[in-house]
Amino acid sequence: MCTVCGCGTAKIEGSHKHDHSHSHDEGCGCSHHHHDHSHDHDHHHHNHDMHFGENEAGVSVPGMETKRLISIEQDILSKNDHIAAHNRVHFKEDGIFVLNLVSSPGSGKTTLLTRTLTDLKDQLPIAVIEGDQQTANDADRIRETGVPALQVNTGKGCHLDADMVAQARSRLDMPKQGVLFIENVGNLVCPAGFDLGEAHKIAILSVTEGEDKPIKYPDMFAAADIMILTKTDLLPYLDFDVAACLEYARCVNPDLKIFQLSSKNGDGLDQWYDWIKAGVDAAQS
Ligand SMILES: Nc1nc2c(ncn2[C@@H]2O[C@H](COP(=O)(O)OP(=O)(O)OP(=O)(O)O)[C@@H](O)[C@H]2O)c(=O)[nH]1
Ligand SMILES: [Mg+2]
Repeated sequence: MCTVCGCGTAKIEGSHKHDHSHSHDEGCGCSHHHHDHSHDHDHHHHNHDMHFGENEAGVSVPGMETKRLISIEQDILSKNDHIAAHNRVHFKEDGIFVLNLVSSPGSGKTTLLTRTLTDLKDQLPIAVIEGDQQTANDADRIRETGVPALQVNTGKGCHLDADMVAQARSRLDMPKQGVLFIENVGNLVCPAGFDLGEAHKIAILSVTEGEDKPIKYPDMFAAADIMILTKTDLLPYLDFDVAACLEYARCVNPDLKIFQLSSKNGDGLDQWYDWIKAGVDAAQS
């Protein structure tokens, strides 16, 4: 469960890929590995550091037993997974390729979407579900491209859940034989745990955020199977180390497929578009 919002995010079964073959000796800084003794030594020097969420529930709530927390969490997640599976069946029936875009606020989800929609809307049926806590700003930006969009405001909620998407399905014309983009609430933690019925979770990371984000927020990069490193047009002005970033990302998730692109100058967009079109084709079988 998320220690900030209590949304039931952390410790999702299977969301951590501990079983990869990355050598422990490489010492990439990823907490999924046991490090050598120099790291342990380091650790002693930082013995004021505090680590929460390492019990079975992944969190502690004052006055609540770990066992009770785990049972609440499992209940929320199993209900969500059930509805997500239902969404997935409908998407499959209609041949819709569904992509769930997750990232911290401002990494460039909506900008990438508006560019993508402008370039692909004449080739594919497309629709967008926009998740935000407040405002219809992003849905308005999407509709300006001529593509249908539905805004889902989550209020205090920090992520979309499968039921919100189930409701959105009946309000928005579904893009049969096409692609449905879901822009999740800007939050690099909570959306990781919630399956919406998508084909892929896509973690978007912009070069202004720092190359260490995959190891600082590992759940998101473990839950996603695609990562987009965006705003690459800004690299000349930053110290961002692309190679280190990709290594951190693959340390958390060795199977991650990575795109590097700029929504501003268009670099790398062709590969992204080809991948989307191939996904739509595959969704028809
Ligand atoms: N230089 C540059 N700026 C970008 C790029 N993509 C997005 N931006 C800028 O980044 C800012 C945030 O972009 P948004 O697309 O609104 O980000 P978002 O992830 O949708 O934000 P939230 O919905 O609030 O989480 C805007 O000022 C964009 O113009 C890019 O590829 N290069
Ligand atoms: Mg946005």
